[in-house]
Amino acid sequence: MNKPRKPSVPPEQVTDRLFATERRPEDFRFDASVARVFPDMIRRSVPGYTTIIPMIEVITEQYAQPGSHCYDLGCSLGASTLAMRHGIPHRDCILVGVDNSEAMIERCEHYIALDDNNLPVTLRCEDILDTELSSASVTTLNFTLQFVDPDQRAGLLTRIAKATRPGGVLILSEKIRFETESEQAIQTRLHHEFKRANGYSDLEISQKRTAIEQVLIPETLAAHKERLQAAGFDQVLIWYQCFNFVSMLAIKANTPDTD
Ligand code: GEK
Repeated sequence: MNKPRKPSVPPEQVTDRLFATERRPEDFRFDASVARVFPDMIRRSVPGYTTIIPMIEVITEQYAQPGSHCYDLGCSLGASTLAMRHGIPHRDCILVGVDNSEAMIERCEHYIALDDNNLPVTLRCEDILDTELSSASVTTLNFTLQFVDPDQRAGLLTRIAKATRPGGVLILSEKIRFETESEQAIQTRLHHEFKRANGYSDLEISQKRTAIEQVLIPETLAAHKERLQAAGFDQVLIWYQCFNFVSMLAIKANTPDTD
């Protein structure tokens, strides 16, 4: 019989220096080199990330329903998955993490195995556009939708809304863009100052920006809210914002509409 696999290499905090030296411009990918430094990269790059993660636990605790599925779509190394795992108060919930990066899923397994909570977690190395969703109470897209082709976003959100039970929620965190050029410029500058304050050089900031601008497509808050409502969520609220990074809660009403 196969013994359960023990994590042989505990995930360590490795400093992100991926863009520290001059490199040939190419699109950003979630490959093994990114997975290796990811906890450090996301903490130093995304304002509010270290607040959002524990709040995902708090929100999950409020909205997880007995016997439901909870999904973390674009789970990377499982930070949000683990927050959900700790928040779920029902032992009969099924928690599923999905990511299409093999390097991420491989390391995510280690993090899950090291965690002391024993609610089972199913990890799927799949595209979130294809992954099967049903009977959901809490779904998280923590900085993932921004990497999905904009033309595919409405379809995905509609599928999530359809799979969500009455009273269930979607936690959607995104980098956003602003309606006016002036606000866009101010918030972008503040974000870059945040990165500088976290030790990134001007070269790192500009090379990362070039690498990511074709793959991370931010949208306005109005576009997000409108699309979430069109997808089938009844209420959309902002529960967190720091500069150009926002987290929304999209709620499906408890009593389904009868009209
Ligand atoms: C966290 N939620 O730590 N299908 C599956 N996975 C995808 C897809 C897709 N179509 N597109 C992107 N991803 C995490 C952080 S990171 C955010 C999420 C960031 C995956 C991609 O492989 C990566 O692991 C993740 O979405 C985005 O709370 O790096 O800014």
